[in-house]
Amino acid sequence: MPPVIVITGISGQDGSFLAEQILSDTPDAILIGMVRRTSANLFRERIKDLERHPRVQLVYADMTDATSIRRMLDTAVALAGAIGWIDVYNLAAQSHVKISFDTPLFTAETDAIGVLNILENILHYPQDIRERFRFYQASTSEMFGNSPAPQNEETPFKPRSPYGVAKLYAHWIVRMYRESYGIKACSGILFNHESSRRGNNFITKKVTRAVACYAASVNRYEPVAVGNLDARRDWGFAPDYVRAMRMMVENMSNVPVDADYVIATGISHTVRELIEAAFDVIGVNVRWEGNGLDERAVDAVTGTVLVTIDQRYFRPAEVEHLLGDSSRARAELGWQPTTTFREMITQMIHSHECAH
Ligand code: NDP
Ligand code: GDR
Repeated sequence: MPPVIVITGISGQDGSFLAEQILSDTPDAILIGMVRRTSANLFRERIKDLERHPRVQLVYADMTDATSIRRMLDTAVALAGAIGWIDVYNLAAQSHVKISFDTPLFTAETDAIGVLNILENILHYPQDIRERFRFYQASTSEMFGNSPAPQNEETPFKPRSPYGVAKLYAHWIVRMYRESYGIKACSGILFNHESSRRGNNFITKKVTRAVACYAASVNRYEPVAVGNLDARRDWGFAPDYVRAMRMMVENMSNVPVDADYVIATGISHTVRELIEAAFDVIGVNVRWEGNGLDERAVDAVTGTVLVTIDQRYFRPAEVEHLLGDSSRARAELGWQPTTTFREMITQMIHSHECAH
């Protein structure tokens, strides 16, 4: 039987890459993608090419609605017949750390209890069906909070946001279902990964869009406002990280062990360095002026203000330094990143169409 692959969060950055990778290299795979109803006219732009694909079935469901999850999994079980794998990639989440402070209950219901909804549903299938499920959970470096860098699989978790706390619940409940009930389940502890498909309100997208707009028209440029310049992140390229998710799931069927891995580049940059590197791609040197909320980045040659600081973009609690040590994944899965920070930023800048 062909493998049946369920992707929650298919309309997001990672879900869209995952669907494309699977469709291109697993010719018989059938995909079931969870989507939500929205009132927007322009939506699901990342998967518009997949909507009518003959091997893709989109189903309306929601992480907070256990009955909808049951229906979605029943569809997968029916399609898988009596022998095929049913792989569930749980990528759906309220994934914005700052917004999790504004919507903590929704974040908990989606990112924590939603995962339990899926696991409980899997658990209650008869054993011959349950054994054919392989479950992947999108865990995150945000769970490490301010634990000292570099962080690896042994580093203590100290989350500092409602998002990080909800994801930590999910991480532990996945482990608990694996250890208590033998469910084939793993969690990838992924550090920040970006692409041209990144949501517009993440820092790499804000900065690369600003650079593209400055390159398109210096005269009509509006400075971009950001928050904390000194936080450090380990930024990688999303398709590389999606490849790692798949390696983890394949690895689970070979070795039925604790299969959680850190995925990271092992290089971190401050937000300030991100801004400097991004403007450097278009040949602009950045000079920093002022302090605190009055600090700003200017074009060192023309003096044009490029970046300002706005209190709105600071978080009630910040994670200062995330830097991943992914040696275990590199040794055991053979995973490694293919795209450098500069290559990724350059690609993101070139992908923007700046309408002003
Ligand atoms: P995105 O924010 O781009 O995508 C999130 C997806 O989840 C979207 O498809 C969204 O649907 C869906 N979703 C949100 N809430 C619900 C809900 N209640 N029910 C059903 N679907 C829902 O995230 P990414 O692709 O960047 O990340 C994928 C996963 O990996 C997330 O779980 C994230 O927390 C995690 N992660 C991401 C990292 C990163 O750097 N990108 C690093 C570590 C972990 P809609 O389109 O309708 O909003
Ligand atoms: P993060 O990514 O919180 O690490 O979560 P984000 O790009 O939002 O922030 C990274 C760092 O940049 C600082 N920052 C700003 N962030 C945003 N969004 N907007 C700003 O204007 C701004 N100015 C400074 C932040 O304070 C932070 O330190 C991402 C998400 O994909 C999560 O889902 C995922 O789990 C983690 O990465 C790993």
